[in-house]
Amino acid sequence: TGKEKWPRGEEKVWIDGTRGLDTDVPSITKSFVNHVHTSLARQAYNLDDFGAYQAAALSVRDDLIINWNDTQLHFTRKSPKRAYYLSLEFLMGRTFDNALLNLGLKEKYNDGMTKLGFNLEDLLEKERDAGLGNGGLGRFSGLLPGLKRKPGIANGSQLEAPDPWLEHDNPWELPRADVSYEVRFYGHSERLDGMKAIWSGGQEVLAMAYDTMVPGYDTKNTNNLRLWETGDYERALESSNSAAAITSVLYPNDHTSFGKELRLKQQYFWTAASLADIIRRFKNIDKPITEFPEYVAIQLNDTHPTLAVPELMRILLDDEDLPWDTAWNIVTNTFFFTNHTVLPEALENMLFLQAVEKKFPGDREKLARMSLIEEGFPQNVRMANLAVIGSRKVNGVAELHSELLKATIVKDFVDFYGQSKFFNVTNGITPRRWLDQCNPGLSNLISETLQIPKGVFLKDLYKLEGLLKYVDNPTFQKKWAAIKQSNKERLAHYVETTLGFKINTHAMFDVQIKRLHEYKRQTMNIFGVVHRYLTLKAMTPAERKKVNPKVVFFAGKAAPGYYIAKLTIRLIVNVARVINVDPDTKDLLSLFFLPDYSVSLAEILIPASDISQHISTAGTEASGTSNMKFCLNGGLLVGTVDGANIEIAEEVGESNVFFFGHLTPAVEDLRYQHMYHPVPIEEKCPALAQALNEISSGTFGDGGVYEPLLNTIRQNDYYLLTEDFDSYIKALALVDEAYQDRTEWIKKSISTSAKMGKFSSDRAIQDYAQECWNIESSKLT
Ligand code: CRA
Repeated sequence: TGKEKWPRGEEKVWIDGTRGLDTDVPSITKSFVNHVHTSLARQAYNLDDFGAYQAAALSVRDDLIINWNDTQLHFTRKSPKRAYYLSLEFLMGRTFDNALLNLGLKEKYNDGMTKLGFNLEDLLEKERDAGLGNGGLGRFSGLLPGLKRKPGIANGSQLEAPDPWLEHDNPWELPRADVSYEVRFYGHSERLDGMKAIWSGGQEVLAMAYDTMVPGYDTKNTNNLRLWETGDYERALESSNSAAAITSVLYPNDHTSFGKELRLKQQYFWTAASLADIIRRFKNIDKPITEFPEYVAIQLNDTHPTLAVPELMRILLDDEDLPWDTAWNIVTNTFFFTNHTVLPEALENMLFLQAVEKKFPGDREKLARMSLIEEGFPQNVRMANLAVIGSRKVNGVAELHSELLKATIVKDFVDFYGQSKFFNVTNGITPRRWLDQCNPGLSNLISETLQIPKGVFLKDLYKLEGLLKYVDNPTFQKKWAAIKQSNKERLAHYVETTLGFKINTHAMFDVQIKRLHEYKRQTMNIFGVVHRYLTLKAMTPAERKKVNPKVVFFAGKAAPGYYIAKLTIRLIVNVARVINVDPDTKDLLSLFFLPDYSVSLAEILIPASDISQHISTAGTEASGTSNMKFCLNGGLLVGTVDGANIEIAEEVGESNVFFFGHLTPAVEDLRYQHMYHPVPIEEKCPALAQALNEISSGTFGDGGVYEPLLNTIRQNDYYLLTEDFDSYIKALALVDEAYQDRTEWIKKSISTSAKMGKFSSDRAIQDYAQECWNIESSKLT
């Protein structure tokens, strides 16, 4: 019946058995040794760092599981409304360090490991990042076990391989053989008179849950990240449809389309399993199904989980036997949709808009645009439209992006529903990872200066404003600068051990780390480096003496099929090979493309930056989140007036950022001019033309291979490099100038970090909780 007496047996025995774990140092070492002996079946004499990492991880995991169980129990008892975040990507980074910090156990583990002859920092390095995502969208959500890519660099080009994250047992993930659902594909559905509909035949695949504990900071609350894997059995009628394939590939592209059928199956597999799980939990609380939206809110992270909308309709109509209107009413009060991009190629079938406009005059035009089905050969389903009409509210991820969304992609829907369905939630970043974990020195200095425990500003980032009082304090400035310097040394050490190059840590560190994409314009950065190199070469030694030495860092992945992006990596690597050994210039300019970009590598790069680049064509970068991370760590920003750069400048003051380039409203006109009144690049932007010609001429090797890349700029220049390059170079010159006055620079750095309160993920989550989910926080005691 599902309503048996609970617990079985004597309640007191159960209660006595339920105890929190002791977390003093002797208990930690005891638990560690116990895991070495039993879980790992090893002993002190054959334990290496990796084994020690595993034992320590298992020991912390015990704490997490207890908190996680308590969390489940707490919410099951209270049965409040729950918010579910459906995302196809979760970029979690490392778990171990984060768990220690959140549980407040780092120092104790440090002591304990020292006593046992291990160094905690070395053990932390043994953990592989869980790379379940591509870019900011994945980081923001923090699903898909299976093959992930590990791009390395060989011969100057990106290589792809399965993610080593999957090679070893992952102590942070619990297989839940007890939690599984059957998901059906294909087949047919039938409804006999007076009976419920029955869907049968086709292919049945088992979805099995894998849970990861996600601890909150300074709380016992430990959330669950539930991933789905295809089970080891399948009943396939169409034998060519392997069930295993469904969870074995993460489409490694955050913006473009993909091979259609498998991607669709993935999306259905995971949304259907998640919904079955959500429905099961809802049924446990004995409420009528019409109250579903009072207990469940589901956030769709971009269009990837949109199939959840028709799947919930199917459940309500077929399994629950509700009338259409009632079912639709439940659906549209349950879902919320976050859009993460206005780039057309990502919008699964929005490109037709213009074509339809020409074909249909008058009102029919609008109807056609708003339809879920795109007419044509073949017909297409418009996922974005489905997500919009199936959701109660729709948001973009930065002010400009949300405005652009309303003016373009969802314009007709704004006319139909009114403004109130559409709103903005500017993205945020977690100060736990992106300040305390990646930059402990800075976090300690802030705590000491403001005379408050770290927990206070790590939970309320607006508290950093208190630092403004110390901007002019020379002692504080010195300490601030010393921390930046030691972070630069940490990065230099990393480069030396991975790439074998020694770096001048007194040079300015200039960083651009993000996925390779034409709209993000890593090309502009590398052409800028070539320009700087040519300028240096043309100088006399005396002139060179006045130049601000600079080290430029790149890191990031290209989608495996994105030819131009891969060519960009190759160009960067080859330019580096030339300039890093040129005796005339190498002390003044060097360049590195760091392979295997990951969250953990970002944690080393970000605290070490003096300046970072966020230089997308205006109107293309929905938000960006690394811009926030750099600024929080006292790096200054050079960027276009785009995405969250704008809001950062609003907070920190325009005098503290280096803005350049055309604004969003100009972009369309400029593109039009490029199409119909092209001006040769030599005339429009001689400096850029010179850099491109130097590359064409073979100065950086590989002769003509770069032509397809260079021609995208010489020919139609969709991302407007020729329009922005000159002002970009000027902005970089201003950066050099500003860097000469180190005291002023440090003041800018402090003032920037101090004003980053708005960009805490806590504020963003709070916005969603209020605007969408209508839930309140409920803290375990
Ligand atoms: N690539 C945007 O491009 C944004 C993040 C998070 C992106 C970024 O500007 O900061 O989302 N969009 O909102 C995306 O993935 C499908 O679209 C991203 O991560």
